Amino acid sequence: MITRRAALMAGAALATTQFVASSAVAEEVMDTSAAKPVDLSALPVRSHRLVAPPFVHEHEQVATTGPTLVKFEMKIIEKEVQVADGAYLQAMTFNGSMPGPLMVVHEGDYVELTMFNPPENLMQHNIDFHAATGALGGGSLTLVNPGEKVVLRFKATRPGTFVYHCAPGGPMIPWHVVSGMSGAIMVLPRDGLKDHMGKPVSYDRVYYIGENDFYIPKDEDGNYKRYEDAGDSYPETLEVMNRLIPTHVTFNGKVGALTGENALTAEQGENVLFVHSQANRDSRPHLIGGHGDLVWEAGKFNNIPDRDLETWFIRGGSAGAALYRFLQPGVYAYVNHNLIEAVNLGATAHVVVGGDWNNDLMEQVMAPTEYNAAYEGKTALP
Ligand SMILES: [Cu+2]
Repeated sequence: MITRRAALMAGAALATTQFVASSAVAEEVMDTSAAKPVDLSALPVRSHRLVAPPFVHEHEQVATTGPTLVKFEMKIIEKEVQVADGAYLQAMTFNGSMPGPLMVVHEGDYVELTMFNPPENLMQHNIDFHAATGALGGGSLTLVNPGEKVVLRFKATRPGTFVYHCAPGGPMIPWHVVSGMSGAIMVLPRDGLKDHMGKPVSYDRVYYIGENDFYIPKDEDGNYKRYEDAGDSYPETLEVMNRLIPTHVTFNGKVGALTGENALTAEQGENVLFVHSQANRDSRPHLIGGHGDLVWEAGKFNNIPDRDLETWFIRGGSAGAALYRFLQPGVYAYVNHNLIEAVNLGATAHVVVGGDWNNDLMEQVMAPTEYNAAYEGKTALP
C-alpha cells in the first residue's frame, strides 16, 4: 500500500535551514509493514568498508560462496568542495566523495546498506538504487533527516553496473544529483565476467570513474560565486541548472582529480576494467590511443559485450563497463569525447602505463625533419 507523505517546499524557507524538513515534495512512502518476513539467517555474511573512487574495495571476481548478505555503511556528507580553480561547490556526497563509492557484489547477493545522515547536515537525503526492485529503488524507504540513520536491504537480481543516487523528491532530485549525490554498484555474475564467446574474462585492475556535471553561478564580473551553505546556493544554482549548460564536467568531482599526480596507473599486458557512471547527463568515454576490447555499453552483463570500440556511450542515469588490455606503455588520456567537455570543462583522466614500447604496433619511422619544399611534398596531392 502506498501512503502519501505530503510536504511542501516553501520558497521563502529555501535559503534557511528550515527547508531541511520540508524539502521533499509529495514523495510516496511505501508502507511495507504487512509484508511477510524473510529469513536470511542461513546466509553467509560479509562486510566491506567502502573506499573512495577511483579505487574499489577488495572483492572476488568469481564468487566462492553462494548468495551472501553483503553489508556496507555510508555516511552522507554535505560540504564545500573546490571543483576547479576559483570554483567552489556546496556539495552533497555519499561518503564524502564525488562520485560515491563503487559497491561490488554478485548476482543473487543481498545488499544491506546502513546510511547515516549526520546531525550537522541541513537536508533530507535518500538513495535510489537502479539495481534494486520496488519502492523507487529504495528511495521511498530510505528518506532520512539529519541525525537519522536507515538500513535498506535489497536483492541484487540483475548483473551489471548500475547508478545509485539521491532522490528526495521534486526539484530536490536533480539538485542533489548535480550537487554530487550519485555513485554506482557493480553486480558481477557469480561465475565472473564473460567475453563475446561466453569465455571467462577477468580484470587485473578496476577503476571507477564517476562523471559529474556542475552548474555554478557567476557574479556580474564573471567570477564563480561562493555560498554559505547548500540552501544559500540553491536559487541561483537552479537558474544555471535549468539552462542545461554545465559550468564544469568532471571525473571524480574535481578538474584534475585523475590527472598528473592523481593519474590512474596500469602495466602493459594488464586487463583494466573502467566503470563509468553519469547519473544525469549523457557521456561518451574514449581512451586516446587505446580501445574498449569488451564493452558493456549499457553496463549489463547478461548482454554480449561489444568489441573493439573507439568510443562508447553512457546514457545519463546509467553506468557502463569497458575492459581494455594495455598493449603499449605511455600516458593515455581517458576523456569524454565531447572534447569541449574534456578539455575546457574538465572531463579528462590520465592512465600512466608502464612497459616496453612495441615498434610493431607503432613506430616513429622518422622524427620531425625539415624538408625542401621546392622538391618534396609534390606527390601528396592528387
Ligand atoms: Cu540528497
